[in-house]
Amino acid sequence: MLISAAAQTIKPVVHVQPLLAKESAAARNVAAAASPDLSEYYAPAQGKQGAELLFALHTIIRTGHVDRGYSQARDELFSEVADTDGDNMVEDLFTGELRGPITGRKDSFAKGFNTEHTWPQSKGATGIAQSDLHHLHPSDIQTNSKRGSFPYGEVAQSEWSVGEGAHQAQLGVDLLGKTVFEPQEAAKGDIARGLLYFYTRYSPSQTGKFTTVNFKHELPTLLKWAAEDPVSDVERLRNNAVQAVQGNRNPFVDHPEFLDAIKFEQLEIK
Ligand SMILES: [Ca+2]
Ligand SMILES: [Ca+2]
Repeated sequence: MLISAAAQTIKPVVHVQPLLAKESAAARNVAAAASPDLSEYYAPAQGKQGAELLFALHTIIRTGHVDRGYSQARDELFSEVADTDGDNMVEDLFTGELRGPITGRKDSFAKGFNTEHTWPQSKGATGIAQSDLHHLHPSDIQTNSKRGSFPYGEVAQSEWSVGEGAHQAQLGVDLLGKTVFEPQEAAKGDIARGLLYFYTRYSPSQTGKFTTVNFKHELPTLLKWAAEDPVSDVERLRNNAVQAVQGNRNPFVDHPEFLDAIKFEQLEIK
C-alpha cells in the first residue's frame, strides 16, 4: 500500500511556460541532492547518541539560522521551497492537490492556500519559529482550519475527510480517544521529520508559549511515519532550498539514522 501511495505522488511536470533559468537551477539542485557533502556540517554530531546527539544537532541547526520575518518566509515558501521543480505549481500538503500558477504568498491566497504550521503557533511556533520553513507547508485553507492545532495521528474513527484513497486527509479520534488529524500517506514522513526537527531546534531554548503537549502524544506516530514514508528526493531538494534562504538544515532529512541513534522514545520530553 505504501509503495502504491508513493507511486501516486509522482506527478507529471506541467510546463506552464519555458522557465529555462529555473529549470537549470533545478537540475543543479538534483545533482546537489544526489551527493551533498555535509560531513563538515555534521562533524560535531559524529559518534554521539541519545540526548548528547540531540543537543549536538540542536547546536548545529541553531548556528547560522537567520530570521527573515514571516512575510518573506511565506514568499520563499511558495516561490522556492514548495516548488523545487520550478514549474510554479504547488502541492497541498494534506491531499497532494496541485494548484497554480503560484509565485508568492499573494498568489497562494488567490488559489485558496495558506501556510500550515505543523508545530502550531499556539503551541510555540512564534518569533523565529513562526517563519522556520522546515515546518511550514502550503495547505488548503479549509483543510488547514479543520486541522486547527490538533495533534497529528492515525484516525480510528473519522469525523471529517477530504480527498480519496492514499490522498485522503481526515479528522477524527485515534485509538486512545484523542482527536487527531491524519494527512495523505505521502506527507506523513515529511511532517514527522519537520516536527522532530522543530523539537530538536527549539526544545532546549524554549520561549513562553512553547509546549510539547501535542508532541508527546504524536511522538510514537511520528517515529512510525518517518520509517514508513522514507526521505524522498523532493524532501532533499526542499532541505537544500530552505538552507539557501534561512541557513540551516533538517538533520533527519540528511541522516534519517539519527532518529534511531537519538532514541527519542527513551528521552524525557518536557
Ligand atoms: Ca512545482
Ligand atoms: Ca513523503
